[in-house]
Amino acid sequence: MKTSIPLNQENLKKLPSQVNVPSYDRDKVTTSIVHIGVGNFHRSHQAYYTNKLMEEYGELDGGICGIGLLDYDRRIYNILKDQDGLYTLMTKELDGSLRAEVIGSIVEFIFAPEESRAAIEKMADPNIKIISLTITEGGYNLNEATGKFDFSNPVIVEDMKNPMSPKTVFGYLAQALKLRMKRGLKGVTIQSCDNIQGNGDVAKKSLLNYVEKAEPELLPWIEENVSFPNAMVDRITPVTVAEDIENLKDQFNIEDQWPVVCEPFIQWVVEDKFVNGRPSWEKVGVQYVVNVVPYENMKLRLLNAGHSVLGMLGAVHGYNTIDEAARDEDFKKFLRDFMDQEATPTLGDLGGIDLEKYKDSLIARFQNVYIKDLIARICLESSAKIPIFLLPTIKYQLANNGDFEHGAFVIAAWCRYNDGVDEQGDSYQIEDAMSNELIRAAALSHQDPIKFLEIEPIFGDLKDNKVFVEAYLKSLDMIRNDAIKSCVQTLNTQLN
Ligand code: CS2
Repeated sequence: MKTSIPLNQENLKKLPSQVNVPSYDRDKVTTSIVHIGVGNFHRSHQAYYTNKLMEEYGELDGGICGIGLLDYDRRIYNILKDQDGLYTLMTKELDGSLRAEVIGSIVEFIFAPEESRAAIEKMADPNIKIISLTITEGGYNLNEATGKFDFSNPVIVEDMKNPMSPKTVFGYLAQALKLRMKRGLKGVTIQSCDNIQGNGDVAKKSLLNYVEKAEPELLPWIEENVSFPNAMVDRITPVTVAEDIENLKDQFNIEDQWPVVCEPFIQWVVEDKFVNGRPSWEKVGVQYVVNVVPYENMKLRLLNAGHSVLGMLGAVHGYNTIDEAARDEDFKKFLRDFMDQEATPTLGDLGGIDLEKYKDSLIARFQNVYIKDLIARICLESSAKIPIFLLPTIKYQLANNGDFEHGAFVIAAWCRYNDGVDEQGDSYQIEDAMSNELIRAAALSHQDPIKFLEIEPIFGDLKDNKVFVEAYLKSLDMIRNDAIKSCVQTLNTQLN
C-alpha cells in the first residue's frame, strides 16, 4: 500500500509531477496583505490569484498574513501551521477530471483570540498595504431592514467597553488604524470580498459607524487615508468533505488536512481604488473597472439569488446538492423564469455583457455534478443572504409593477424550510444567526401564515404590501398542502 505524503514545504519536491506546486522561493515572499477570515472562499479566490501572480510573474511582495478572529478559526490556524501555510486547491472540471494545485501565497497566520496584540500590530505594520475581508454577509453587523449598524450586538458592546482586547473586526480595525495614524504611517486599503452589493461602501459605512462612537478622533484620518473599493467576487467553493480528502490521497498521493474544492470558473471585478498600492492582479485575470455596481448586481441577483432559489426549493423537496436541484427540469424552468422575468429587468445597462449567455453559463455551473455543492451550505445564514440576494429584486418589481411571483414563492418556501424537515421526512438543522426567530415564526405561521413576513429585521414593511402578501400567502398555502415539486409545476404553467 502506498503511503501518502503529508503536505508541507519540505515535502513539496516529493509530490507527483502532475501536481502544480509553488516553484518560487517562498522565503523571499514579503507580506503586504492581511486577510481576515481565511475560509474556503478566500483560499479558492484571492489567495489563488495571488499565488498565480507569484508563480507566473515572480511578483513576491503580495504575501498574505491570515488572521482568524473567531474561535472557529483555530482549526484552520493549526492546520496551516502544520502545513507551512500550504494547502491544495482541487478544481473539479466540467468533464469530471480533477486538478490539484498547491497554493503558497499564505505565508503567515495569527490566531487573534490568543494573540490580539500581535494581530493589531500586524495590521498596523508599515508593510501592510491591504486589509482584505471575507467576514460573511452578516459580518458587517447591519440591520437588514433599516440598514443601521447594530450597536446592541453584545460583542460590539464588549468591544466598545474593552477597546484594547477587541473581538470584532471593527474593534480590531479601529485599534490598528489608530496606531497607523499615531505613528504617521501611510493609509491602507480595506478590501471587502463578501457577496454584498457595494461591499466596499458597506465596509466603510460599518467601520465609520463604529469608529464614530468608539474612537471619534480617528474619523477624519480614515476619511483621508483609507480606501474601500467595491468588488464583485465569484467562484463556487463548496464545503470540503471527507471524500475530497480521500480522493486527494488516492489520486495525487497528498495528505492535506483541509484542501479546498472549487469549480473552474473564477472572476474578480474590482474598482481600482487602492490608496497604498496593490499587487498587479490584472496580469492574472482580475478586471479593474470604474463602476462595479452593475457587475455586482448581476452576480448577486442571478447567481447568488439563483442559488437561494434552488437551495430553498431543493431543501424542502429533499435534494442534498445544488446540481440535483438544477438538473430537475421543473426547478430548472422555475429558476430560469425567475431570472428572465424577475431578476433581469432590475439590472439596467450591463455594457457589453451578454446576459443570455451569462444565465446559460450559470445553469451549467449549477449543474456541475462533480462539485457536489451542498444545499445545506446555500441555505445556511439565509437571514443575511436573502435580504441581499433576493429582496432587492422583489422590491424593485413591486415598485415598478413588475413580476414578483417567483420571488414570493421562494420566500414562502423559506418559511416552509424553517419547519426543519423535508418532504421525505428527513430533518435538518437551521444554521442561522437568527434561527430562533426563524423557527418560531415558521411554527406560528401554521396558524397565522403572515407571521413569517412579520420578522421585521429581515422584511421591514413588506408585510404591509397587499399585492405581495397575497402572492406570498397563496404560495405558502400551496406549499403546505402539496408537494413543492407539483406547486412548481403548477406555477411553471400558470406564470407563462
Ligand atoms: C452562495 C455563494 O453562499 C451562497 O449562498 O451563493 O457562496 C456562491 O457560491 C459564491 O458567491 C460564488 O461566487
